[in-house]
Amino acid sequence: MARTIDFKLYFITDRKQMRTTTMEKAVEEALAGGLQAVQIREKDLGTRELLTMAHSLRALTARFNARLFINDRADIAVAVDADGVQLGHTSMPAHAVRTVVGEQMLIGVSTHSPEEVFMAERDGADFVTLGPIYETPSKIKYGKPLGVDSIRTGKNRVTIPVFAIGGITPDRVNEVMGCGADGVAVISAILASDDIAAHTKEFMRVLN
Ligand code: 3NM
Repeated sequence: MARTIDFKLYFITDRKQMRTTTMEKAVEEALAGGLQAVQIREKDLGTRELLTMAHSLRALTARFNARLFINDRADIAVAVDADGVQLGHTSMPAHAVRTVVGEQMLIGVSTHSPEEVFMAERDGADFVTLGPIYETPSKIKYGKPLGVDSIRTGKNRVTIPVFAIGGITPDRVNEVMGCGADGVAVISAILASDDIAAHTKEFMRVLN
């Protein structure tokens, strides 16, 4: 059975940038705007709080027939029947996570160079994020921007989908998709906006 990537907009949570009272509210607004996939990425949240958030976002995403991913924590992903996990450079490698999550679950890997895109596919990733493509508000954390040409270089070496990440706004979607990106991963342009549903709709419009 094939594991397919059926989304182009991949929204990532970050409680620190949230302007709504709860993450559930922010995600519900984005889903109402047409969002297809959410990644819970709350690295400072304790296991029980994370599990609680994962349960409620699982119920919400299921209601909208959207995908749910959990950053790093394969155990939480299995516990809430998420659609996948997103792995970083301190996570277990993809081939090891596969033995934990089984054959159905999607494995995304966060990469920071075309070479890492290649290695992620070889290790069993179903898709990658590649970034930061542009400068991000938290640029120190993610390193120097790679620029859009890195998308073409990365795509040339793999067959799995590549999602551009880092500083992505609706205005930049055409440029990254023109370089071969299969979709975009976004935090602030959705989460920190004054109208989450409207900004999500705008992303969906330019992506389709
Ligand atoms: N990962 P925004 S950049 C979570 O390069 C994350 O791997 C990145 O936030 C990477 O959409 C990034 O607000 C932040 O720029 C993305």
